[in-house]
Amino acid sequence: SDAYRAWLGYRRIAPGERYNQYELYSSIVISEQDDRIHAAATELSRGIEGLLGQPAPLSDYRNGDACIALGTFGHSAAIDEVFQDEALAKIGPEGYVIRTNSTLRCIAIGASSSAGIVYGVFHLLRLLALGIDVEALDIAENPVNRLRMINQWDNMDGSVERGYAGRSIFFADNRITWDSERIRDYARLLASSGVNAISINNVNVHRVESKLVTTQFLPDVAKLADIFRLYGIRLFLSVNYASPLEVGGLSTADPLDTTVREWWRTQVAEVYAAIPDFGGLLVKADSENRPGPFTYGRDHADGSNMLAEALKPYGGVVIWRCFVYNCKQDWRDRKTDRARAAYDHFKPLDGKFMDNVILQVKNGPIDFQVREPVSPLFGAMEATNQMIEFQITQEYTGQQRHVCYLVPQWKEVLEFDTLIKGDGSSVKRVVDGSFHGNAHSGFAAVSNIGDDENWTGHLLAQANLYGYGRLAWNPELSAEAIAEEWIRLSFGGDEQLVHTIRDILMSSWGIYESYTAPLGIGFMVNPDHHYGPNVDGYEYSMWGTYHFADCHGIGVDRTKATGTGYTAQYAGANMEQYDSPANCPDELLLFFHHVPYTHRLQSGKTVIQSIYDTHFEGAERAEGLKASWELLEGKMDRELHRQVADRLAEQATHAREWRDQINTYFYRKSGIVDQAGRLIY
Ligand code: BDP
Repeated sequence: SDAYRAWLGYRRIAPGERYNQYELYSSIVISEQDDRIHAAATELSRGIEGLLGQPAPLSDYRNGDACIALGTFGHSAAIDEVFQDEALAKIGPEGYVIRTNSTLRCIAIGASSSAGIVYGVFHLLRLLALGIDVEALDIAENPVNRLRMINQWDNMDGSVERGYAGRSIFFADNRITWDSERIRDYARLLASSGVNAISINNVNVHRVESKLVTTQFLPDVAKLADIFRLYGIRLFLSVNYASPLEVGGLSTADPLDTTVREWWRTQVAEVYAAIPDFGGLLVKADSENRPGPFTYGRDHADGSNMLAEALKPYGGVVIWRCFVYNCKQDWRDRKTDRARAAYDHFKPLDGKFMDNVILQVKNGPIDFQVREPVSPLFGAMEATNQMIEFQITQEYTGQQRHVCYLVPQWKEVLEFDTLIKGDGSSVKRVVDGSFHGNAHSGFAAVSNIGDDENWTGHLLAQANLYGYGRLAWNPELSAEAIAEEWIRLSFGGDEQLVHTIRDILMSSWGIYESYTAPLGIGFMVNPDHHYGPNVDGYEYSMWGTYHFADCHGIGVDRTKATGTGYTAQYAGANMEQYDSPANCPDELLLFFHHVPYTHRLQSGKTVIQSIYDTHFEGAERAEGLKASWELLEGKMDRELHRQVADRLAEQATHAREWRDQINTYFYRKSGIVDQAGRLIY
């Protein structure tokens, strides 16, 4: 179906000028015996067949015959004829050049590796699908980020932690599943957006998944790696820190114990025997009841270095998550601040990590809320590799029942200037490795797919998966441009359709924010499943996510003078701005300050009136999304249109529920009426 093919639908283009132009280049030339280049050629042929209605055959290179030639430099006559200049020097390991040579009547895609050919082919297909003139192409591209990774949170029983789109496509019944076509199609979707790495199992690793690194499962894991390898994607596994105990039969997992180190070395050797290009291990340790080095009085440098040492001989990396905090804290202890935890744990360890350890830091200091400040850990560790972790799956942003296009949020995070070395210290430069000159760095994100026919539950949530990959490849792309590209590739080029869906996507994050938790406070959700409003759901629990609302005011005092001191983790003017209630940006005010309901925001409104206003407006705008979508009836597959319409209807209803619970709660707490008289108590 269209939904399954997602942005790789390659829909037929109408007869006319472009059709004729594209038809010229209807044969494909390759001269290397390479599985990946073959996969790329197959993709190209399939794409052209979709676009033009006839396949593009593979043929030999004959000077003068119009063709599309693919090849790595120095291994293909056609490629070497087109690219003879210093353009080649600009192309890195995954980059590519695409050039139309009118004398040779050839579109050539050249790269220094077969992975570059894959990306180049997907780029060309994108141009063709968008109807772009290919007469004079001259494109050179390199990915900005080295690691562009997807984290699956799939469990081997087939469930997906925080998954909102069905069951796992990788596992069922505690085994690896063999819907290899579906897995291959996933690999195609990922590679086409620019992703080059995937960890296939949940960061919460149970006993059965601990065995993925053993000979019991490695032959099957290797088959998955084969599929992903075809598309330039390296496979990683999440491991349980206590595996030596759980599956190794040892009596300790102490990172400084020689038998423990030996056990990991043996396991890693087995992994590489099965998968020579294995990427490495992803670890969640000492977090939310997961085991870790703290049990043995060791720190996270000890823990990660132990694994790094085992991986080093093979070129593998350890990706170590910084999501470490006390999830059993006493809510009455106002000085214990979960937001501080990552920085407090990791900053003092700067310089102690091996060079094949990468710290994976969530974009914000708490947990993927609709609005959080940027984690102050970015850039704060000069001698340590870091990568950023986003959450594509919409755990706290509507669970793929509400539309929430997250690329604008990610852009804001990436553009944020940490000011760590003065102006120009943006997060995007930290995570692309250029800021501190790191050997390893990049993006990771929690996937939003499952075995639903349309992959993501909400069709419009496909834009987040696509957008993530595009942004990881090039963080300079705008959220709007990415949205538009996704729409045109997925639904075609009807201008009204493109503008309508683009406007829905671009407004969606703001709409979701406005009817949920206000002013950066976060977490007013039902415990456990995290869907729907519950203002005090977590207020008296141990998880460390509080709003401190009482009859006088609301918010968390994280200032230096009277609060938790979290603001001191920021540099220079950022610290000063966040520390001051007068200067703190409105959208983050309650994250940083406890204020009376009558406190005036920079917008001029009081906090309480702003809560009422945003919630009324948000619910109204959610209602408006339904009306916009109605305009598209008849402009796309009827069933798809209906599916989205159903979700938008649910969203509008649910937005009213949010509005009413939040507004009534704060009216009762504050006793202050809505100036516009809209409240029904
Ligand atoms: C939280 C999720 C939880 C994850 C955790 C994590 O609620 O399911 O295990 O993050 O990132 O957002 O480890």
